[in-house]
Amino acid sequence: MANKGKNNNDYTADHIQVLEGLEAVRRRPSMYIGSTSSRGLHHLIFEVVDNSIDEVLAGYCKQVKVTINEDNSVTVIDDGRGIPVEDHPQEKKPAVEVVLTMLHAGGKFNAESYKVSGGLHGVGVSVVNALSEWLEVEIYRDGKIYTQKYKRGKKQTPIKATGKISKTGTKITFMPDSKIFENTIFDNEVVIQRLRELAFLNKGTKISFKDNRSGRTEIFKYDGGLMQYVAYLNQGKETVPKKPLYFQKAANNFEVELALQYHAGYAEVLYSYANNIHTQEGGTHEYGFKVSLTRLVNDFARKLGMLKDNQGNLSGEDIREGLTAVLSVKLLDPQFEGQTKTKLGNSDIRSVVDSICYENIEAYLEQNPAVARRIIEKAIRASRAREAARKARELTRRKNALEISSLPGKLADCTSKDPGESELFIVEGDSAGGSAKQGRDRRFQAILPLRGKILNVEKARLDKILANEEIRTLITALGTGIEGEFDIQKARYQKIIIMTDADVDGSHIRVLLLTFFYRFMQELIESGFVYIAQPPLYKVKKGKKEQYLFREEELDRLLNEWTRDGNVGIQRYKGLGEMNPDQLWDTTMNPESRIIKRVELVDAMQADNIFGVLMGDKVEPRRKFIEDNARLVQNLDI
Ligand code: 0RA
Repeated sequence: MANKGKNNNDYTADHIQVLEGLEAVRRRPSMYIGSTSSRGLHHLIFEVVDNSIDEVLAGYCKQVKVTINEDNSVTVIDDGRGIPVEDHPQEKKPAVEVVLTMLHAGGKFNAESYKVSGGLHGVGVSVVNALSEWLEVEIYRDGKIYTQKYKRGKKQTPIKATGKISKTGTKITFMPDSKIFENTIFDNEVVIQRLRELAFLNKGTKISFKDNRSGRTEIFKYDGGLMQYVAYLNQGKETVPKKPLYFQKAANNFEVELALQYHAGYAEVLYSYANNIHTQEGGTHEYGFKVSLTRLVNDFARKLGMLKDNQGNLSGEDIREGLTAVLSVKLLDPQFEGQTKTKLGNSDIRSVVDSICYENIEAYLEQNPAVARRIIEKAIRASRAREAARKARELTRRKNALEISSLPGKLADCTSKDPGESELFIVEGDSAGGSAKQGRDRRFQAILPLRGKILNVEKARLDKILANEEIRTLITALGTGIEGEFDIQKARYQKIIIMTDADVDGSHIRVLLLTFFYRFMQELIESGFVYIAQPPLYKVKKGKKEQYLFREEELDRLLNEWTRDGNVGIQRYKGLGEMNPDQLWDTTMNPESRIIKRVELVDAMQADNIFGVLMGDKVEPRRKFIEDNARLVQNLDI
């Protein structure tokens, strides 16, 4: 930390503390760099680089070069001001020696730049010096080159001018001490990752990397800063908007930079930083952003009439579904808290981030109303899905509470308790249900008639489906529970046969059931437990000869054959209810003679999609879908 508040009176005390300082670092390195494992080792590089980045933040540095040398030592060069070599006014020795030998004296000698305090960052280059077998510093300043050498934190040579040069900057080379670190070999992936991140966070800064062991080089320079960071995170994805929303604002002692963009998926990616430190645990700045985005999107949704007065607010989670955002703040005296010291604690920045984000995102959405609409639509969809999932869980929980709860009264169960041989027929309508009950083999066939409101699914959403009495009955009958609490082992039947009429209502029910299974009991489908019954379309009769037909084409063929012989009676089955129990058994239920079609996951997926498109609010996708899938839709009879 910058040693503000230090004055001459402190000199002696500080000096003594300092003399012991680097020894303390060598005795207990983990206290300063977290660990002596690979993480701590790489921290050495990042500590030096952070010092160069401080020069960037102070506005004096444009380039940082990191090289892993063949001997596994590391060189960091920057084109900043160069560490001062003149005597430090209080310490009465070259400032560079203070920087390299005094604990916590690492930074600038005033608090004007955005320095880091707390955590493992900003412990200072003196810690790197202490934990290096050797360290060499080269300073370009005042037209001269100055050099100095250290061993395990101890000065070997005085700082001296060794040549002339016109540029300014600092070059530090260090060899990690094998007496300290379990392993002193650097992993270039780890280094590259952090350098790329720093380049995104400090736009326009050229950060280059060279690994002289392998020859690998990388150059990072992003003039678009976080905008390019978000584009990088979302690469290859379908996005809204096409180019990330971006702004950077400075307000009294704070700097706020934000980029965000939605993608077609569901994951929320929110990276936040304070003074270039990844605040993994979030904190006040992140909170300010989240709160403002939630408020803003809700305000907009109401303004645009997409949320009605009688509807509740969209939640932050729903609004952030599919969001990729990076927030970076710079502030003077950051306080890091939390388990890993990666949670920003400064309370004053919360409202600053909140208002800056609100204003800037609002301005953007006002200029891009189409983007606003799409974001709101996405949040509304997320909200519905979340609500559906919540209801689903609640439902199973309630069901579990009743546990041994009696099976639904409408279920005509089979006598067998062996799921392997048990079949459940889900039958549309009470009359067909009646025939099925009478016609079945009650030893292994159970019948569950569905009826009533389930037909009225035109606008039904999953939450409504789950609120539906019939569906609840079904869940109880199946015995598995749903969604998170689903357990295939508890399935009471290993054949679940959907038996519906070959008409509009029948296909509605089929689509609905498949959607339901797909979303909440996918394993049931994957296990091959779900089937669709194939009732006949016709009964053709001539004299004593009788035949059931299951496909339209068969009728033509048969009629051609039979009409030559005289009178033919054709009965078209419109619904299952038209068949008497024996007919239903013969044609549709008898395992010896019936045809049942096993539902594949793709069928269910298709149903789910059809459901979403056909029952959804949007007209355009519905029209397009019907056009594209004319045949499928026809078959499904929706
Ligand atoms: C102390 C004071 C100043 C700069 C630095 C340290 C400094 C440290 C490092 C470490 C790596 N590169 C660095 N560059 C600069 C301020 C210098 C001034 O006021 O002129």
